[in-house]
Amino acid sequence: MTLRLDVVTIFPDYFAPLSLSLVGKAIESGLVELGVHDLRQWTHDRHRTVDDTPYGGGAGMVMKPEPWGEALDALVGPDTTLVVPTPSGRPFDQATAYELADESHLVCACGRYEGIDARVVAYARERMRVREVSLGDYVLNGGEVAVLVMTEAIVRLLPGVVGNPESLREESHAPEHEGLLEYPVFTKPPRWRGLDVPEILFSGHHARIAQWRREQSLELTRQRRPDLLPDAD
Ligand code: 6GU
Repeated sequence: MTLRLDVVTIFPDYFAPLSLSLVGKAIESGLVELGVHDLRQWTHDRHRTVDDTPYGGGAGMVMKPEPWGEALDALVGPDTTLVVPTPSGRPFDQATAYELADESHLVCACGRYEGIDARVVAYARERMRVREVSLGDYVLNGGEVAVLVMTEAIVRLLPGVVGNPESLREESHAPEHEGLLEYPVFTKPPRWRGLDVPEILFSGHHARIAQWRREQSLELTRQRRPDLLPDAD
């Protein structure tokens, strides 16, 4: 099963890096079909205008609804989920990535951060699944970088994209890991600049190594992300 991904943006060049690395290979091998579309192709005036001043006043510009309406008319199919990156969206997390990796067609609408006229999402919600998502509590200038981030998070979960599926199971936020942060990892040499690899990792005792790693994960999570731990009464 392939994932079709259409991105609508006024900055198509942002998406050049998707031809690199693991996502690039997924596209080459046909596991992902990527279309990057310039929103301005759906304008009809000489200046290819995509924004205008906000009703009610205030700073900045708002993206006009008409080009977005035509873009969605052109790209949306019977099984489309519209993904709208916005700092006011629901948090995008690993569970969201798994859910979106299960879809067959994603259309990503990159707005500038003052946003797209709210009627575009209201109209879309009546006709398709819509996910307004945020990467975190900070503001980006537009949705483009957010779509790069989400694309990488989603595409690596598609069957056949990551060479060894075990590496998906062991990483931070993996469901099998109870959503804990990943334990520290080490490789050769055993001593480097006076720092030793923890002795337990040479023991060959798999159960004890697993227990040590779980303790490390728990401690790291307690220090850095206590919000991820189940509430202790
Ligand atoms: Cl998804 N979009 C924008 N424009 N800013 C953000 C964001 C998304 N997530 C955090 N900040």
